[in-house]
Amino acid sequence: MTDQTKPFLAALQGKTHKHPPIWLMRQAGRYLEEYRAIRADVSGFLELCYTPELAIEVTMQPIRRFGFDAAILFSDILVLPDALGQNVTFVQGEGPKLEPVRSMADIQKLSANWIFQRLEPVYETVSGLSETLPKNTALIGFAGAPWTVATYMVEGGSSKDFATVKGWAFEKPDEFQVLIDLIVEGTAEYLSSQIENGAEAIQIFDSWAGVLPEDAFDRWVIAPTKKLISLIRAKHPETPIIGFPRGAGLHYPDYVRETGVTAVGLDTTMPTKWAADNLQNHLPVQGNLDPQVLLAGGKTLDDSVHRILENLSNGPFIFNLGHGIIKETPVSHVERLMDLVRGRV
Ligand code: 1CP
Repeated sequence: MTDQTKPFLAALQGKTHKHPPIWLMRQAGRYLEEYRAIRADVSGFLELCYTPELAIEVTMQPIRRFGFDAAILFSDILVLPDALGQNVTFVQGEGPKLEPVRSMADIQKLSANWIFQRLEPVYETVSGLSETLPKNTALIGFAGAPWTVATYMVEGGSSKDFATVKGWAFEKPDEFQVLIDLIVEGTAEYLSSQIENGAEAIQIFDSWAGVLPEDAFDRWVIAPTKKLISLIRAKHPETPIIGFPRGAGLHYPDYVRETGVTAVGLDTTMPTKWAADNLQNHLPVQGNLDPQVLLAGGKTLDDSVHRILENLSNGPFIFNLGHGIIKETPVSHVERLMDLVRGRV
């Protein structure tokens, strides 16, 4: 059961607030000195994700500091490939490195059967958090969308042009489908377990939804997300699901209609007036302050926040960034943002 007294969950149920609830993508992380202190003491980033006591602590840090309306589980979208049996490491300053999956033989080495065992510490983090959070703060679970997770699995890390993964998807779609199906199956299990352990809403991050032409967007973004959502809803019909198809542009309305998400995250480039008229008239929206504007601060920040609030506060709305917070962001700018959104200045 959702708890109407939590503003974040009320917005997901369609409530309009005078001052919208707020949380920020990547709100736990390196822009906070208390995060850096904990990070310095662990051998690797995955160790942090798999140590419930530490993951709970870093999830709580931004809640204590800023009083956001929602906490997001501290983990990463790449724990999924790790749990499927792919070798995943995070090299400081260089981002994630994965042993690439590029053939049927590589796919066959992976298995969704390992999900539960490997991700058990993450479920422990979720249940610990649901006992620790202040009573008006909601708990968000998350995973990467199948397409975005596949880009990292196939490219072996971050990519600029997505040449290898697109090449596979375009040249041998039936093979690539096997990989996508495996990710869908594993992610459905992963997200259902997060819900069973106390996650009150789910966000699906499709960070690289915006790099595909239209046929491929339908097949590799919309179809697997729709399937994933139907698998989760079969077990947990009440849990709200936020989709974040970053860069999807004019595909946004199709994405919303076809996948059946409860709410949609707007990326930085989405015009808010257009979003009010074409998306928010159907479902709650979340977004979309440019993280670079938050970093800049000053009048640019004030003006951008006012414009977003003016355009999106007449319907169900959750204030957020249009992508993750940048690690150089001064804490004082986040405090200013909170004052603006809460109507204190
Ligand atoms: O050493 C460190 O501190 C590593 C930095 C870091 C952090 C803090 C990484 C590595 N992941 C995370 C946590 C994280 N990642 C969270 C939970 C914390 C929170 O939001 O407060 C979440 C929701 C994510 C999601 C995530 N990871 C996404 C989707 C959102 C997005 O930013 O587009 C993606 C694409 C990743 C992959 C990833 N993990 C880490 C890095 C540096 C990257 C991005 C690499 C790239 O740009 O391609």
